[in-house]
Amino acid sequence: MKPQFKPTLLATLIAGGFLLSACQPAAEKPKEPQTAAVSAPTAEEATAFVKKASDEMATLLLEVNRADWIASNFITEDTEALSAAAGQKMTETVVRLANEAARFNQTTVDADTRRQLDKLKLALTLAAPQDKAKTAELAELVAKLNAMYGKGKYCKTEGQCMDLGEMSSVMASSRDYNEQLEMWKGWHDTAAPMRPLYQRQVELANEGARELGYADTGAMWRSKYDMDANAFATELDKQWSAVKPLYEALHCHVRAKLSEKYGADKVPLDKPIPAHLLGNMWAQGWGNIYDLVAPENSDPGYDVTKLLADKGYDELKMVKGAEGFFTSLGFAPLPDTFWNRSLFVKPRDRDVVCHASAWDLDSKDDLRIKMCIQKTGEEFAVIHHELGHNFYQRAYKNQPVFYQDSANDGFHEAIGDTIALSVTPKYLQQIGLLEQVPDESKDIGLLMKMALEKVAFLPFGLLVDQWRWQVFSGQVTPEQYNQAWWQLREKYQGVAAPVARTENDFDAGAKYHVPGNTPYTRYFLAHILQFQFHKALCEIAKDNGPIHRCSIYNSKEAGTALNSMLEMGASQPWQNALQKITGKPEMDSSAILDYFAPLKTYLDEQNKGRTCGW
Ligand code: X8Z
Ligand code: ZN
Repeated sequence: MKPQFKPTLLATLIAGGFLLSACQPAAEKPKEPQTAAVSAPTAEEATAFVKKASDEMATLLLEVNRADWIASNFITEDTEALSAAAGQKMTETVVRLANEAARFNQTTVDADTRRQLDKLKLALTLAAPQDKAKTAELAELVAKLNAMYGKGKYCKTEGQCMDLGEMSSVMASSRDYNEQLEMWKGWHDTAAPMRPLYQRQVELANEGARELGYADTGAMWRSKYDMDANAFATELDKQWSAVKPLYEALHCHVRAKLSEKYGADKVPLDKPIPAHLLGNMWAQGWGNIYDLVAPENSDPGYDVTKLLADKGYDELKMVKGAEGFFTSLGFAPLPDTFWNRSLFVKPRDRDVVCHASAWDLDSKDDLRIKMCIQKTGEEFAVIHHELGHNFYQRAYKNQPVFYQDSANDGFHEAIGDTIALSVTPKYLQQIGLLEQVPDESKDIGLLMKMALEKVAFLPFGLLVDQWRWQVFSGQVTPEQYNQAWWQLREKYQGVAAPVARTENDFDAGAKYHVPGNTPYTRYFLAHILQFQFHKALCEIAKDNGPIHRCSIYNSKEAGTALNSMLEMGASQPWQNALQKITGKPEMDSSAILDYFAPLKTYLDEQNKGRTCGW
């Protein structure tokens, strides 16, 4: 059902999907919602309630998804209003049902009914207070922020404007310090007007979360992981500590290379890297500056963007190519409606939310993606990412409504990426894109390119919600929004704003998921999990070579194993889903560390004599 990470309220709902955790945390255990039980209801009544609530949700979801699809594809005042109205209805319904569900808190019910009741209570990403006017206000803010992001433009002069896609292309290819800075500042400045709206949204959503018994919205978000909410935060710290040395080694090397390129006055060797020089608007993926850091004598000598161009791949062919990977594993092809209803190319004549998303309109077969595809290797990976969502959605469609979601939200984000890890030179040759597979002497180059995407992303994946959690809890006040954002970017990523920023700016709002209200920890989880999945599937596919050269293409065994996890949806704790495919119920960063081990050795060698850190 719902689009993965998408904007509006339900989106909100969606974004998180319908999930929630099986066991409520001890430390942040929600208080009973405010509607008190009137009588002691029976287990039969609880089962009947779950059935009724599921039917109501299924009907509403279709309505909300349609409103949101149109609002994101045709940004106008009218579609924004329709999306807000649908979001309001959904929020009111879920809040009402969640409160009704509290009647069964003391009822002894079977584990499955309990899990579905729990899922219902945590279904919203942003809860609203039980007050019609406030719920309407929140829904309007949600729809408006989404539209503002989608319409964002930087105008050099009147009539000479650039959208995010155009600016991102310049960021990717420019090696001119000032030109990159102009793009960076131009885009970040578009977010400033969002600030008062965001602030109000935080107030309203917190009020809603409190009525549901959570300390604040962040506490509610952390409660969705089948474990104690505080234990979840600790688990994140543990995973980050394990991968941090790898990130720091990459940072050190990249900073040295950027300093060579731009000069030590611009990129000092003991300070954070200016955030506009890494080839990406948010410095979250650095693959576009590969040429500046490519290891000598070990460059694989090909570039997927160029291969796609050479073989005449257009947007449609890129999506067909990605679908082909999934069908090679035994998944059925996507339905005709996918091809007729998806958006692949940015329309020339209207504003759309271009941030890539995957949708399941009806929880049956109406799967779609919405993407303004650019014909690059980077976007080829994003297409795999999006289709991962769609194939997951289809795999769990026969689950009860409250289980129509991934095991946890990190799983949803990890599936397509897992497949994209199999887009190796060998695979590119198999599908006729690459003539010759580079020999093993080029592995460091391949690993470097991959690390610039996957390893560079890790701290960003963590910090976005560290900021939001602090904002929701009140630890960061509105007067500190921007300074807190930059403190975290510096602390985790070791990047700094390239020009002075003030509290008139709202730089967090320049990242889609903040105005889009999509929790972001999921991407950090996904970046750890995808390597675990890849390793496990490679073993199942009996690809015994080095893990970074493994491709599960054509392996029906790997496809069957993957599907057995996907079709579980959210019906069991994520630990069980993880066990199903990897044999172990724990998140384990050793898979990503093993994958990049040869690169780590190379980086440590390169960094000898350098002062790392910031
Ligand atoms: O938002 C996305 C996907 C859609 S769920 C394109 N991603 C994050 C981002 O772009 O910031 C994928 C990786 C991180
Ligand atoms: Zn995604």
